[in-house]
Amino acid sequence: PHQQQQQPRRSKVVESVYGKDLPLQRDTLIEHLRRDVCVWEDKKFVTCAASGVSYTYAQANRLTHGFARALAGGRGLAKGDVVALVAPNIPEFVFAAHGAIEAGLTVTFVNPLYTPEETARQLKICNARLVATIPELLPLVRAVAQSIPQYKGTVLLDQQPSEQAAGEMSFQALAAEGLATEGIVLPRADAEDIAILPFSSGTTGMPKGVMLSHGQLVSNLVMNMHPEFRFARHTKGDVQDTILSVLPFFHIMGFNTVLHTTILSGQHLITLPKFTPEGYIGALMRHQPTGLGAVPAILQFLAMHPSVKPEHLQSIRYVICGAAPLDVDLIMRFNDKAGREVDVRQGYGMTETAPVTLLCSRSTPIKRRGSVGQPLTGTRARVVDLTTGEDLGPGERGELLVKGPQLMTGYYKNDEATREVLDDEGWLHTGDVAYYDEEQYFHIVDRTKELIKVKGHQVSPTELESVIRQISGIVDVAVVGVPNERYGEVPIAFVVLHPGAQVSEEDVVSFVEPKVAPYKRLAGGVKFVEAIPRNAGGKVLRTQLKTMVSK
Ligand code: AYL
Repeated sequence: PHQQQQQPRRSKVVESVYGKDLPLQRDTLIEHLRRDVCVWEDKKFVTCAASGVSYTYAQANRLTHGFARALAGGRGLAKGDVVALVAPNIPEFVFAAHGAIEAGLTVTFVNPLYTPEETARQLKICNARLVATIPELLPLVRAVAQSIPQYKGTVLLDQQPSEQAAGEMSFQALAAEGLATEGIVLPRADAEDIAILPFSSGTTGMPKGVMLSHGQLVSNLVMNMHPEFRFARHTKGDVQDTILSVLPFFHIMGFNTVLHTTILSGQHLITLPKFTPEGYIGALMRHQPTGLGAVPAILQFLAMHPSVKPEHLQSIRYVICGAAPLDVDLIMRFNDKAGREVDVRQGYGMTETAPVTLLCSRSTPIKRRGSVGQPLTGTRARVVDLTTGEDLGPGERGELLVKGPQLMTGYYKNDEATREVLDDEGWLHTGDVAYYDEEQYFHIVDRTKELIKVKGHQVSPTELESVIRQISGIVDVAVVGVPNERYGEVPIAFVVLHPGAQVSEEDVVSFVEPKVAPYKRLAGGVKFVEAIPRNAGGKVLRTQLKTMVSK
Protein backbone atom coordinates (compact mmCIF):
# COMPACT_ATOMS: atom_id res chain seq x y z
CA PRO A 1 0.00 0.00 0.00
CA HIS A 2 2.77 2.51 0.83
CA GLN A 3 4.19 1.80 -2.61
CA GLN A 4 0.94 2.86 -4.17
CA GLN A 5 1.36 6.30 -2.65
CA GLN A 6 4.88 6.75 -3.96
CA GLN A 7 4.25 5.50 -7.45
CA PRO A 8 0.55 5.70 -8.18
CA ARG A 9 0.88 4.74 -11.84
CA ARG A 10 3.31 1.89 -11.19
CA SER A 11 1.40 0.09 -8.49
CA LYS A 12 1.32 -3.21 -10.27
CA VAL A 13 4.96 -3.92 -11.02
CA VAL A 14 5.76 -7.57 -10.33
CA GLU A 15 9.18 -7.88 -8.72
CA SER A 16 11.28 -10.98 -8.32
CA VAL A 17 10.67 -12.99 -5.19
CA TYR A 18 14.30 -14.12 -5.51
CA GLY A 19 15.89 -10.71 -5.07
CA LYS A 20 14.41 -7.42 -6.20
CA ASP A 21 17.59 -5.77 -7.44
CA LEU A 22 20.70 -6.90 -9.22
CA PRO A 23 23.32 -4.35 -10.27
CA LEU A 24 24.63 -4.48 -13.82
CA GLN A 25 27.55 -6.89 -13.58
CA ARG A 26 31.03 -5.49 -14.17
CA ASP A 27 32.82 -8.68 -15.32
CA THR A 28 33.64 -9.17 -18.93
CA LEU A 29 32.02 -12.26 -20.41
CA ILE A 30 35.18 -14.31 -20.81
CA GLU A 31 36.47 -13.42 -17.32
CA HIS A 32 33.15 -14.50 -15.90
CA LEU A 33 33.08 -17.79 -17.82
CA ARG A 34 36.61 -18.67 -16.68
CA ARG A 35 36.04 -17.88 -13.03
CA ASP A 36 35.66 -21.44 -11.72
CA VAL A 37 37.18 -23.30 -14.61
CA CYS A 38 40.29 -24.45 -12.72
CA VAL A 39 38.02 -26.77 -10.70
CA TRP A 40 37.14 -28.86 -13.76
CA GLU A 41 39.90 -28.01 -16.23
CA ASP A 42 40.62 -31.59 -17.20
CA LYS A 43 37.01 -32.64 -17.57
CA LYS A 44 35.29 -32.79 -20.92
CA PHE A 45 33.71 -29.56 -22.00
CA VAL A 46 32.27 -30.18 -25.44
CA THR A 47 31.79 -33.19 -27.70
CA CYS A 48 30.32 -33.22 -31.18
CA ALA A 49 27.92 -36.18 -31.33
CA ALA A 50 28.27 -36.34 -35.11
CA SER A 51 32.07 -36.37 -35.48
CA GLY A 52 33.02 -37.58 -32.00
CA VAL A 53 35.53 -34.73 -31.67
CA SER A 54 35.89 -33.70 -28.04
CA TYR A 55 37.71 -31.00 -26.05
CA THR A 56 38.38 -30.59 -22.34
CA TYR A 57 37.92 -27.24 -20.63
CA ALA A 58 41.69 -26.69 -20.63
CA GLN A 59 41.99 -27.45 -24.34
CA ALA A 60 39.07 -25.17 -25.12
CA ASN A 61 40.62 -22.33 -23.14
CA ARG A 62 43.95 -22.67 -24.92
CA LEU A 63 42.35 -22.60 -28.36
CA THR A 64 40.12 -19.68 -27.42
CA HIS A 65 42.95 -17.68 -25.94
CA GLY A 66 45.29 -18.50 -28.81
CA PHE A 67 42.70 -17.39 -31.34
CA ALA A 68 42.09 -14.18 -29.36
CA ARG A 69 45.80 -13.41 -29.41
CA ALA A 70 46.07 -14.11 -33.12
CA LEU A 71 43.18 -11.73 -33.84
CA ALA A 72 44.64 -9.03 -31.59
CA GLY A 73 48.11 -9.32 -33.08
CA GLY A 74 48.46 -7.27 -36.20
CA ARG A 75 45.49 -8.43 -38.24
CA GLY A 76 44.27 -4.90 -38.72
CA LEU A 77 41.27 -5.40 -36.46
CA ALA A 78 40.34 -2.73 -33.94
CA LYS A 79 38.38 -3.02 -30.71
CA GLY A 80 34.65 -3.14 -31.54
CA ASP A 81 35.09 -4.43 -35.09
CA VAL A 82 32.57 -7.09 -36.03
CA VAL A 83 33.43 -10.73 -36.67
CA ALA A 84 30.70 -12.93 -38.15
CA LEU A 85 30.21 -16.60 -37.46
CA VAL A 86 28.47 -18.50 -40.23
CA ALA A 87 28.33 -22.07 -38.95
CA PRO A 88 26.18 -24.77 -37.40
CA ASN A 89 26.84 -26.07 -33.86
CA ILE A 90 30.35 -27.48 -33.79
CA PRO A 91 32.82 -27.16 -30.89
CA GLU A 92 35.10 -24.82 -32.83
CA PHE A 93 32.20 -22.34 -33.18
CA VAL A 94 32.45 -21.76 -29.43
CA PHE A 95 36.21 -21.18 -29.40
CA ALA A 96 36.06 -18.78 -32.35
CA ALA A 97 33.19 -16.79 -30.83
CA HIS A 98 34.81 -16.59 -27.39
CA GLY A 99 38.24 -15.88 -28.86
CA ALA A 100 36.90 -12.96 -30.89
CA ILE A 101 35.08 -11.60 -27.82
CA GLU A 102 38.23 -12.00 -25.72
CA ALA A 103 40.08 -9.99 -28.37
CA GLY A 104 37.70 -7.08 -27.80
CA LEU A 105 35.72 -7.70 -30.99
CA THR A 106 31.96 -7.93 -31.43
CA VAL A 107 30.51 -11.19 -32.73
CA THR A 108 27.47 -11.46 -34.96
CA PHE A 109 25.88 -14.80 -35.76
CA VAL A 110 24.50 -15.67 -39.19
CA ASN A 111 22.13 -18.59 -39.55
CA PRO A 112 24.04 -21.12 -41.70
CA LEU A 113 20.79 -21.92 -43.53
CA TYR A 114 20.62 -18.39 -44.88
CA THR A 115 20.72 -17.78 -48.62
CA PRO A 116 23.56 -15.67 -50.04
CA GLU A 117 21.24 -12.62 -50.09
CA GLU A 118 20.21 -13.05 -46.47
CA THR A 119 23.84 -13.57 -45.43
CA ALA A 120 25.06 -10.57 -47.41
CA ARG A 121 22.44 -8.30 -45.87
CA GLN A 122 23.53 -9.09 -42.32
CA LEU A 123 27.27 -8.90 -43.07
CA LYS A 124 26.78 -5.53 -44.74
CA ILE A 125 24.64 -4.03 -41.98
CA CYS A 126 27.30 -4.77 -39.40
CA ASN A 127 30.24 -4.23 -41.73
CA ALA A 128 31.83 -7.56 -40.78
CA ARG A 129 35.63 -7.52 -41.06
CA LEU A 130 36.09 -11.25 -40.71
CA VAL A 131 33.95 -14.36 -41.18
CA ALA A 132 34.56 -17.71 -39.53
CA THR A 133 32.86 -20.60 -41.28
CA ILE A 134 32.98 -24.31 -42.15
CA PRO A 135 34.35 -25.78 -45.41
CA GLU A 136 30.85 -26.56 -46.75
CA LEU A 137 29.85 -22.90 -46.53
CA LEU A 138 33.03 -21.46 -48.03
CA PRO A 139 31.55 -20.94 -51.50
CA LEU A 140 28.69 -18.93 -50.01
CA VAL A 141 30.98 -16.87 -47.80
CA ARG A 142 33.45 -16.24 -50.64
CA ALA A 143 30.66 -15.07 -52.88
CA VAL A 144 29.21 -12.58 -50.42
CA ALA A 145 32.36 -11.39 -48.65
CA GLN A 146 33.56 -9.62 -51.78
CA SER A 147 30.80 -7.08 -51.44
CA ILE A 148 31.79 -6.07 -47.89
CA PRO A 149 34.05 -3.02 -47.74
CA GLN A 150 37.10 -3.43 -45.49
CA TYR A 151 36.72 -7.20 -45.44
CA LYS A 152 39.89 -8.74 -44.01
CA GLY A 153 39.49 -12.43 -44.57
CA THR A 154 37.86 -15.74 -43.79
CA VAL A 155 38.71 -18.21 -41.04
CA LEU A 156 38.06 -21.87 -41.65
CA LEU A 157 36.79 -23.67 -38.53
CA ASP A 158 38.90 -26.81 -38.76
CA GLN A 159 39.83 -29.54 -36.29
CA GLN A 160 43.41 -29.91 -37.51
CA PRO A 161 45.55 -27.09 -38.91
CA SER A 162 44.42 -27.37 -42.52
CA GLU A 163 46.16 -26.49 -45.73
CA GLN A 164 45.21 -22.91 -46.31
CA ALA A 165 43.14 -22.46 -49.39
CA ALA A 166 43.44 -19.22 -51.33
CA GLY A 167 42.94 -16.42 -48.84
CA GLU A 168 41.45 -18.50 -46.02
CA MET A 169 43.07 -18.90 -42.64
CA SER A 170 43.01 -22.05 -40.57
CA PHE A 171 41.43 -21.61 -37.15
CA GLN A 172 43.76 -24.17 -35.57
CA ALA A 173 46.84 -22.63 -37.17
CA LEU A 174 45.83 -19.17 -35.98
CA ALA A 175 45.25 -20.42 -32.43
CA ALA A 176 48.68 -22.09 -32.39
CA GLU A 177 50.31 -18.99 -33.81
CA GLY A 178 48.59 -16.77 -31.22
CA LEU A 179 49.89 -18.91 -28.37
CA ALA A 180 53.41 -18.99 -29.77
CA THR A 181 53.73 -15.29 -30.51
CA GLU A 182 55.07 -13.07 -27.78
CA GLY A 183 54.30 -9.47 -27.09
CA ILE A 184 50.61 -9.50 -27.99
CA VAL A 185 48.44 -7.39 -25.73
CA LEU A 186 44.71 -8.10 -25.63
CA PRO A 187 42.62 -4.93 -25.40
CA ARG A 188 40.79 -4.56 -22.10
CA ALA A 189 37.06 -4.83 -22.48
CA ASP A 190 34.61 -2.85 -20.36
CA ALA A 191 31.23 -4.02 -19.12
CA GLU A 192 29.57 -1.59 -21.56
CA ASP A 193 31.39 -2.89 -24.63
CA ILE A 194 29.21 -4.75 -27.11
CA ALA A 195 30.14 -8.43 -27.01
CA ILE A 196 27.57 -9.81 -29.43
CA LEU A 197 25.27 -8.58 -32.13
CA PRO A 198 22.60 -11.24 -32.76
CA PHE A 199 19.75 -10.31 -35.12
CA SER A 200 16.08 -9.96 -34.27
CA SER A 201 13.16 -8.37 -36.08
CA GLY A 202 11.91 -6.82 -32.84
CA THR A 203 8.30 -5.70 -32.91
CA THR A 204 8.24 -4.63 -36.55
CA GLY A 205 10.27 -4.51 -39.76
CA MET A 206 13.38 -6.28 -40.97
CA PRO A 207 15.85 -8.12 -38.70
CA LYS A 208 18.13 -5.71 -36.81
CA GLY A 209 21.34 -6.12 -34.86
CA VAL A 210 20.73 -6.34 -31.11
CA MET A 211 23.58 -4.76 -29.14
CA LEU A 212 24.30 -6.86 -26.06
CA SER A 213 27.15 -5.81 -23.80
CA HIS A 214 29.38 -7.95 -21.61
CA GLY A 215 27.58 -6.61 -18.53
CA GLN A 216 24.13 -7.46 -19.89
CA LEU A 217 25.10 -11.01 -20.86
CA VAL A 218 26.82 -11.62 -17.53
CA SER A 219 23.89 -10.15 -15.58
CA ASN A 220 21.54 -12.62 -17.23
CA LEU A 221 23.92 -15.47 -16.43
CA VAL A 222 24.05 -14.50 -12.77
CA MET A 223 20.22 -14.51 -12.74
CA ASN A 224 20.02 -17.92 -14.40
CA MET A 225 22.54 -19.41 -11.97
CA HIS A 226 20.49 -18.44 -8.91
CA PRO A 227 20.03 -21.60 -6.80
CA GLU A 228 16.26 -21.51 -7.35
CA PHE A 229 16.53 -21.15 -11.12
CA ARG A 230 19.63 -23.09 -12.17
CA PHE A 231 19.23 -26.54 -13.67
CA ALA A 232 22.47 -28.51 -13.50
CA ARG A 233 24.60 -29.59 -10.56
CA HIS A 234 27.93 -27.90 -9.98
CA THR A 235 30.75 -30.13 -11.21
CA LYS A 236 32.79 -31.48 -8.32
CA GLY A 237 34.74 -34.71 -7.85
CA ASP A 238 32.94 -37.40 -9.85
CA VAL A 239 29.79 -35.39 -10.37
CA GLN A 240 29.51 -33.87 -13.82
CA ASP A 241 26.22 -33.32 -15.59
CA THR A 242 26.01 -33.81 -19.34
CA ILE A 243 23.70 -31.67 -21.43
CA LEU A 244 22.54 -32.50 -24.94
CA SER A 245 21.42 -29.48 -26.90
CA VAL A 246 20.67 -28.85 -30.55
CA LEU A 247 19.69 -25.25 -29.89
CA PRO A 248 21.82 -23.28 -32.29
CA PHE A 249 24.65 -21.18 -30.87
CA PHE A 250 23.71 -18.54 -33.44
CA HIS A 251 20.51 -17.98 -31.44
CA ILE A 252 20.66 -16.25 -28.07
CA MET A 253 19.11 -19.16 -26.17
CA GLY A 254 21.74 -21.56 -27.47
CA PHE A 255 24.55 -19.08 -26.83
CA ASN A 256 23.94 -17.18 -23.63
CA THR A 257 21.59 -19.62 -21.91
CA VAL A 258 22.56 -23.18 -22.81
CA LEU A 259 26.25 -22.79 -23.68
CA HIS A 260 27.20 -20.32 -20.98
CA THR A 261 25.26 -21.86 -18.09
CA THR A 262 26.83 -25.17 -19.14
CA ILE A 263 30.26 -23.61 -18.69
CA LEU A 264 29.38 -21.95 -15.39
CA SER A 265 28.40 -25.27 -13.85
CA GLY A 266 31.21 -27.22 -15.52
CA GLN A 267 28.94 -29.55 -17.47
CA HIS A 268 29.82 -31.59 -20.54
CA LEU A 269 27.98 -30.25 -23.57
CA ILE A 270 26.99 -32.59 -26.43
CA THR A 271 26.45 -30.72 -29.67
CA LEU A 272 24.86 -31.80 -32.94
CA PRO A 273 25.32 -29.74 -36.08
CA LYS A 274 21.89 -30.77 -37.32
CA PHE A 275 18.77 -32.35 -35.87
CA THR A 276 17.78 -35.77 -37.21
CA PRO A 277 15.70 -38.26 -35.20
CA GLU A 278 18.38 -40.96 -35.55
CA GLY A 279 21.25 -38.62 -34.67
CA TYR A 280 19.42 -37.29 -31.65
CA ILE A 281 18.38 -40.69 -30.32
CA GLY A 282 21.91 -41.96 -30.98
CA ALA A 283 23.30 -39.10 -28.90
CA LEU A 284 20.85 -39.86 -26.07
CA MET A 285 21.95 -43.49 -25.99
CA ARG A 286 25.63 -42.85 -26.32
CA HIS A 287 26.08 -39.90 -24.00
CA GLN A 288 23.34 -40.55 -21.42
CA PRO A 289 22.75 -36.82 -20.88
CA THR A 290 21.46 -35.60 -17.52
CA GLY A 291 19.94 -32.50 -19.12
CA LEU A 292 18.44 -31.28 -22.37
CA GLY A 293 18.28 -27.84 -23.93
CA ALA A 294 15.04 -27.80 -25.88
CA VAL A 295 12.31 -25.92 -27.67
CA PRO A 296 8.74 -27.27 -27.54
CA ALA A 297 9.19 -29.03 -30.91
CA ILE A 298 11.95 -31.19 -29.41
CA LEU A 299 9.90 -32.10 -26.36
CA GLN A 300 7.09 -32.99 -28.71
CA PHE A 301 9.43 -35.24 -30.68
CA LEU A 302 10.61 -36.95 -27.49
CA ALA A 303 7.11 -37.37 -26.10
CA MET A 304 5.33 -38.46 -29.28
CA HIS A 305 7.80 -40.05 -31.70
CA PRO A 306 7.48 -43.85 -31.72
CA SER A 307 11.25 -44.35 -32.08
CA VAL A 308 11.88 -42.59 -28.77
CA LYS A 309 11.64 -45.26 -26.07
CA PRO A 310 11.44 -44.76 -22.30
CA GLU A 311 14.94 -46.21 -21.88
CA HIS A 312 16.34 -43.39 -24.05
CA LEU A 313 15.16 -40.90 -21.43
CA GLN A 314 16.41 -42.68 -18.35
CA SER A 315 19.41 -40.46 -17.62
CA ILE A 316 17.49 -37.18 -17.95
CA ARG A 317 16.96 -35.11 -14.83
CA TYR A 318 16.09 -31.75 -16.32
CA VAL A 319 14.89 -30.04 -19.49
CA ILE A 320 15.20 -26.32 -20.11
CA CYS A 321 12.63 -25.15 -22.63
CA GLY A 322 11.79 -21.81 -24.21
CA ALA A 323 11.41 -19.68 -27.34
CA ALA A 324 7.82 -20.79 -28.07
CA PRO A 325 4.73 -21.76 -26.05
CA LEU A 326 4.96 -25.02 -24.12
CA ASP A 327 1.75 -26.64 -23.00
CA VAL A 328 1.61 -28.37 -19.63
CA ASP A 329 -0.02 -31.36 -21.38
CA LEU A 330 3.15 -31.87 -23.36
CA ILE A 331 5.21 -31.87 -20.16
CA MET A 332 2.86 -34.53 -18.77
CA ARG A 333 3.22 -36.64 -21.89
CA PHE A 334 6.97 -36.33 -21.77
CA ASN A 335 6.96 -37.39 -18.12
CA ASP A 336 4.65 -40.28 -19.01
CA LYS A 337 7.14 -41.55 -21.52
CA ALA A 338 10.07 -41.04 -19.18
CA GLY A 339 8.09 -42.88 -16.50
CA ARG A 340 8.82 -40.27 -13.83
CA GLU A 341 8.69 -36.57 -13.11
CA VAL A 342 11.55 -34.80 -14.86
CA ASP A 343 12.42 -31.19 -13.92
CA VAL A 344 10.99 -29.67 -17.12
CA ARG A 345 10.93 -25.90 -16.81
CA GLN A 346 9.95 -23.22 -19.21
CA GLY A 347 11.34 -19.73 -19.52
CA TYR A 348 10.42 -16.64 -21.46
CA GLY A 349 12.87 -14.41 -23.16
CA MET A 350 13.86 -12.35 -26.14
CA THR A 351 17.08 -11.69 -27.98
CA GLU A 352 16.65 -8.10 -26.74
CA THR A 353 16.85 -9.25 -23.09
CA ALA A 354 20.00 -11.40 -23.31
CA PRO A 355 17.59 -13.44 -23.27
CA VAL A 356 15.75 -14.59 -20.12
CA THR A 357 13.40 -12.45 -18.02
CA LEU A 358 10.85 -14.97 -16.68
CA LEU A 359 11.51 -18.55 -15.65
CA CYS A 360 9.89 -21.30 -13.65
CA SER A 361 11.87 -21.97 -10.49
CA ARG A 362 12.64 -25.34 -8.94
CA SER A 363 9.75 -24.85 -6.55
CA THR A 364 7.21 -24.25 -9.33
CA PRO A 365 4.60 -26.96 -8.84
CA ILE A 366 4.05 -29.24 -11.82
CA LYS A 367 0.56 -27.91 -12.50
CA ARG A 368 2.00 -24.43 -13.03
CA ARG A 369 4.74 -25.45 -15.41
CA GLY A 370 2.68 -24.47 -18.42
CA SER A 371 3.39 -20.90 -17.31
CA VAL A 372 6.59 -19.09 -18.24
CA GLY A 373 7.33 -18.57 -14.57
CA GLN A 374 8.28 -15.54 -12.53
CA PRO A 375 10.74 -12.65 -12.86
CA LEU A 376 14.39 -13.59 -12.46
CA THR A 377 16.45 -11.88 -9.75
CA GLY A 378 16.68 -8.15 -10.48
CA THR A 379 13.99 -8.33 -13.16
CA ARG A 380 10.64 -6.53 -13.06
CA ALA A 381 7.55 -7.17 -15.16
CA ARG A 382 4.26 -5.34 -15.78
CA VAL A 383 1.23 -5.97 -17.91
CA VAL A 384 -0.40 -2.88 -19.43
CA ASP A 385 -3.66 -2.27 -21.22
CA LEU A 386 -3.23 -2.54 -24.99
CA THR A 387 -5.03 0.71 -25.69
CA THR A 388 -4.69 2.90 -22.59
CA GLY A 389 -1.27 1.71 -21.38
CA GLU A 390 -2.60 1.50 -17.78
CA ASP A 391 -1.15 -1.09 -15.46
CA LEU A 392 -3.30 -4.22 -15.18
CA GLY A 393 -3.83 -6.57 -12.27
CA PRO A 394 -3.86 -10.36 -11.93
CA GLY A 395 -5.77 -12.21 -14.64
CA GLU A 396 -5.98 -9.21 -16.97
CA ARG A 397 -4.46 -9.53 -20.42
CA GLY A 398 -2.26 -6.83 -21.89
CA GLU A 399 1.19 -6.09 -23.24
CA LEU A 400 4.08 -7.46 -21.21
CA LEU A 401 6.77 -4.93 -20.22
CA VAL A 402 10.05 -6.01 -18.64
CA LYS A 403 12.98 -4.23 -17.01
CA GLY A 404 16.36 -5.30 -15.63
CA PRO A 405 20.12 -5.07 -16.13
CA GLN A 406 19.98 -7.68 -18.92
CA LEU A 407 18.13 -5.38 -21.35
CA MET A 408 19.96 -4.58 -24.57
CA THR A 409 21.78 -1.32 -25.21
CA GLY A 410 19.64 -0.89 -28.34
CA TYR A 411 19.34 -1.88 -31.97
CA TYR A 412 22.52 -1.40 -33.98
CA LYS A 413 22.48 1.89 -35.91
CA ASN A 414 18.73 2.09 -35.52
CA ASP A 415 17.68 4.56 -32.81
CA GLU A 416 14.18 4.80 -34.16
CA ALA A 417 13.54 1.07 -33.70
CA THR A 418 15.17 1.26 -30.26
CA ARG A 419 12.85 4.07 -29.16
CA GLU A 420 9.87 2.01 -30.28
CA VAL A 421 10.61 -0.74 -27.75
CA LEU A 422 12.61 0.91 -24.95
CA ASP A 423 10.79 3.70 -23.11
CA ASP A 424 12.24 6.59 -21.08
CA GLU A 425 11.94 4.70 -17.83
CA GLY A 426 13.88 1.75 -19.16
CA TRP A 427 10.96 -0.61 -19.73
CA LEU A 428 11.11 -2.88 -22.75
CA HIS A 429 7.78 -3.24 -24.56
CA THR A 430 7.88 -6.87 -25.58
CA GLY A 431 5.02 -6.97 -28.10
CA ASP A 432 3.79 -10.11 -26.33
CA VAL A 433 0.36 -10.36 -24.75
CA ALA A 434 0.42 -11.86 -21.27
CA TYR A 435 -1.27 -12.01 -17.90
CA TYR A 436 -0.05 -12.96 -14.45
CA ASP A 437 -2.11 -15.06 -12.09
CA GLU A 438 -2.80 -14.57 -8.37
CA GLU A 439 0.55 -16.10 -7.51
CA GLN A 440 2.36 -13.89 -9.98
CA TYR A 441 3.17 -16.61 -12.49
CA PHE A 442 3.15 -15.23 -16.02
CA HIS A 443 1.37 -16.69 -19.03
CA ILE A 444 2.03 -15.66 -22.63
CA VAL A 445 -1.19 -15.75 -24.63
CA ASP A 446 -0.64 -13.84 -27.87
CA ARG A 447 1.54 -11.35 -29.70
CA THR A 448 0.84 -7.80 -30.85
CA LYS A 449 4.09 -7.64 -32.82
CA GLU A 450 4.37 -8.97 -36.35
CA LEU A 451 6.94 -11.65 -35.53
CA ILE A 452 6.21 -15.22 -36.62
CA LYS A 453 7.88 -18.09 -34.78
CA VAL A 454 8.54 -21.28 -36.76
CA LYS A 455 9.94 -23.98 -34.44
CA GLY A 456 11.30 -21.22 -32.26
CA HIS A 457 13.03 -19.48 -35.22
CA GLN A 458 12.18 -15.87 -35.95
CA VAL A 459 10.49 -15.06 -39.24
CA SER A 460 9.96 -11.40 -40.13
CA PRO A 461 6.78 -10.81 -42.19
CA THR A 462 8.31 -7.60 -43.56
CA GLU A 463 11.16 -9.57 -45.02
CA LEU A 464 8.86 -12.09 -46.74
CA GLU A 465 6.61 -9.29 -47.99
CA SER A 466 9.57 -7.55 -49.61
CA VAL A 467 10.48 -10.76 -51.43
CA ILE A 468 6.90 -11.35 -52.62
CA ARG A 469 6.62 -7.73 -53.85
CA GLN A 470 9.29 -8.53 -56.43
CA ILE A 471 6.81 -10.77 -58.31
CA SER A 472 5.25 -8.88 -61.19
CA GLY A 473 1.47 -8.69 -61.12
CA ILE A 474 1.33 -8.28 -57.35
CA VAL A 475 -0.06 -5.00 -56.04
CA ASP A 476 -0.09 -5.59 -52.32
CA VAL A 477 0.87 -8.28 -49.86
CA ALA A 478 0.79 -9.05 -46.15
CA VAL A 479 2.27 -12.04 -44.35
CA VAL A 480 1.04 -13.38 -41.01
CA GLY A 481 1.62 -16.51 -38.95
CA VAL A 482 -0.97 -19.25 -38.62
CA PRO A 483 -0.96 -21.95 -35.95
CA ASN A 484 0.63 -25.22 -37.03
CA GLU A 485 0.77 -28.37 -34.99
CA ARG A 486 4.28 -29.35 -35.98
CA TYR A 487 6.03 -26.02 -36.24
CA GLY A 488 4.05 -23.87 -33.80
CA GLU A 489 3.35 -21.31 -36.52
CA VAL A 490 3.95 -21.05 -40.26
CA PRO A 491 3.83 -18.02 -42.58
CA ILE A 492 0.90 -17.47 -44.92
CA ALA A 493 0.75 -14.70 -47.54
CA PHE A 494 -2.28 -12.58 -48.44
CA VAL A 495 -1.83 -11.28 -51.95
CA VAL A 496 -3.64 -8.68 -54.04
CA LEU A 497 -3.17 -9.07 -57.81
CA HIS A 498 -3.29 -6.49 -60.57
CA PRO A 499 -6.53 -6.88 -62.51
CA GLY A 500 -5.95 -9.57 -65.11
CA ALA A 501 -2.61 -10.74 -63.66
CA GLN A 502 -2.06 -14.50 -63.83
CA VAL A 503 -0.25 -15.50 -60.67
CA SER A 504 -0.99 -18.80 -58.93
CA GLU A 505 -0.37 -19.88 -55.35
CA GLU A 506 2.32 -22.23 -56.66
CA ASP A 507 4.00 -19.30 -58.47
CA VAL A 508 4.31 -17.32 -55.25
CA VAL A 509 5.43 -20.26 -53.11
CA SER A 510 8.09 -21.35 -55.58
CA PHE A 511 9.31 -17.79 -56.14
CA VAL A 512 9.92 -17.36 -52.42
CA GLU A 513 11.44 -20.79 -51.83
CA PRO A 514 14.99 -20.32 -53.15
CA LYS A 515 15.22 -16.77 -51.80
CA VAL A 516 14.84 -17.51 -48.09
CA ALA A 517 16.09 -19.96 -45.46
CA PRO A 518 13.94 -23.13 -45.49
CA TYR A 519 12.02 -22.36 -42.27
CA LYS A 520 10.81 -19.04 -43.73
CA ARG A 521 9.01 -20.67 -46.68
CA LEU A 522 5.30 -20.06 -47.17
CA ALA A 523 4.24 -23.35 -45.57
CA GLY A 524 0.84 -21.83 -44.81
CA GLY A 525 0.26 -21.15 -48.52
CA VAL A 526 -1.15 -18.09 -50.26
CA LYS A 527 -4.59 -16.49 -50.18
CA PHE A 528 -5.68 -14.12 -52.92
CA VAL A 529 -7.77 -11.23 -51.64
CA GLU A 530 -9.36 -8.05 -53.02
CA ALA A 531 -7.54 -5.78 -50.59
CA ILE A 532 -5.29 -5.96 -47.54
CA PRO A 533 -7.11 -4.57 -44.50
CA ARG A 534 -5.23 -1.55 -43.14
CA ASN A 535 -5.88 1.12 -40.57
CA ALA A 536 -5.96 4.84 -41.36
CA GLY A 537 -2.20 5.04 -40.90
CA GLY A 538 -1.65 2.32 -43.49
CA LYS A 539 -0.71 -0.32 -40.92
CA VAL A 540 -1.74 -3.85 -41.84
CA LEU A 541 -4.49 -5.19 -39.59
CA ARG A 542 -2.79 -8.50 -38.99
CA THR A 543 -5.26 -9.79 -36.42
CA GLN A 544 -8.03 -9.43 -38.97
CA LEU A 545 -6.01 -11.48 -41.47
CA LYS A 546 -5.37 -14.16 -38.86
CA THR A 547 -9.06 -14.52 -38.13
CA MET A 548 -9.72 -14.86 -41.88
CA VAL A 549 -7.54 -17.98 -41.83
CA SER A 550 -9.10 -19.56 -38.78
CA LYS A 551 -12.58 -19.22 -40.27
P1 AYL B 1 13.65 -14.58 -29.68
N1 AYL B 1 6.33 -18.94 -24.60
C1 AYL B 1 5.77 -18.25 -25.60
N2 AYL B 1 6.44 -17.43 -26.41
C2 AYL B 1 7.75 -17.28 -26.20
C3 AYL B 1 8.42 -17.97 -25.15
C4 AYL B 1 7.65 -18.83 -24.33
N3 AYL B 1 8.19 -19.55 -23.35
N4 AYL B 1 9.72 -17.61 -25.18
C5 AYL B 1 9.86 -16.75 -26.21
N5 AYL B 1 8.69 -16.56 -26.84
C6 AYL B 1 8.42 -15.73 -28.02
O1 AYL B 1 14.16 -13.20 -29.73
C7 AYL B 1 7.89 -14.36 -27.64
O2 AYL B 1 7.01 -13.91 -28.66
O3 AYL B 1 14.14 -15.12 -28.28
C8 AYL B 1 9.14 -13.52 -27.61
O4 AYL B 1 8.91 -12.14 -27.77
O5 AYL B 1 14.01 -15.51 -30.77
C9 AYL B 1 9.91 -14.09 -28.77
O6 AYL B 1 9.65 -15.50 -28.70
C10 AYL B 1 11.38 -13.80 -28.68
O7 AYL B 1 12.07 -14.56 -29.63
C11 AYL B 1 15.12 -19.28 -22.11
C12 AYL B 1 16.06 -18.76 -23.00
C13 AYL B 1 13.37 -18.52 -23.54
C14 AYL B 1 15.62 -18.13 -24.14
C15 AYL B 1 14.30 -17.99 -24.44
C16 AYL B 1 13.74 -17.38 -25.64
C17 AYL B 1 14.62 -16.61 -26.54
C18 AYL B 1 13.81 -16.33 -27.81
C19 AYL B 1 13.77 -19.13 -22.40
O8 AYL B 1 15.52 -19.89 -20.96
